[in-house]
Amino acid sequence: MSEPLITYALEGNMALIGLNRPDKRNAIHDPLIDALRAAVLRAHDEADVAVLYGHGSNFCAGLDLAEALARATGQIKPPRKRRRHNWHEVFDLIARGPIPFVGALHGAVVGGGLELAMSTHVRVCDSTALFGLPEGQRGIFVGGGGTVRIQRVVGTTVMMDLMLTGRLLNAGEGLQEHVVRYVTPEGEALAKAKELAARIAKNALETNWMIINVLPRIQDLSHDDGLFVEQLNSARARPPEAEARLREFVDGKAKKLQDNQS
Ligand code: 1HE
Repeated sequence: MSEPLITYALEGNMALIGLNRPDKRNAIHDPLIDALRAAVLRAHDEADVAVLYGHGSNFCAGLDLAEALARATGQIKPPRKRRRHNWHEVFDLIARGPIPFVGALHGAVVGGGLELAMSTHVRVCDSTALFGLPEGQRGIFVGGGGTVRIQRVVGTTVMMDLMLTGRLLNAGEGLQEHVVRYVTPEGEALAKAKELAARIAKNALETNWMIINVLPRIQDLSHDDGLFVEQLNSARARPPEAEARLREFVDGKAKKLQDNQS
């Protein structure tokens, strides 16, 4: 039997989802997106947190350019009806679903690979990581939500530079531009991502849901509407565990915040 395009494992309440097309540098074609969708939905059902990583020497080389060429030359027929773009659908399932995702990045994280990485909520890379948007060199444009998601994180200036010049950012530069929040030595990104995911999974599930679903939407709102939506979430929707967790602190039994420093 051939290797699965996506590996899936459940470790306790943590799902581990691996892009597994290393001979093509985990380039994204339709079968890989379908397998990723299935893995993400499974994680939504059975996990409280997930880690997304790549097998082989790279996280992801972006759009499968051979498939793109087949589309451009009509070898793959266009769909008869317009549907939501499958990348938008699956990346939003990750970004705006019920559980947080931690991205563990290494090697090439380019084009659609960067767009996919940016749909995760906390991103870690190792020292081999290179981030870029080489669409300009390929005669195409970003199509996996990058204009929205990447531009909001790194800003227009940085995104334009990446796209127009084809420049690659190394791990340190990625940290500087908020592409990642943590950098590890080579080969240690996955372990660090799992450590962070385990910590995230200790939060109240409801609070995690609010963090990943409310924050990005408020970012799109005006000041006044943002405060209104914040109040709807903070004042009314108390997570079920809130009382117990507040009492834990008041009784002096809560873990020290300083224990979370890393
Ligand atoms: C691929 C792809 C791919 C590798 N589609 N097959 N993405 C890019 O423009 C990046 C294209 N890839 C590369 O620049 C390099 O492959 C890497 C820097 C990622 C890695 O280099 P390297 O030397 O380790 O690998 P390689 O020898 O270039 O490639 C190994 C194999 O993977 C080779 O196939 P083989 O059958 O000849 O062994 C490559 O053809 C294959 N491969 N990357 C298809 N991307 C919806 S909008 C999003 C738009 C984008 O994502 S644009 C960016 C596209």
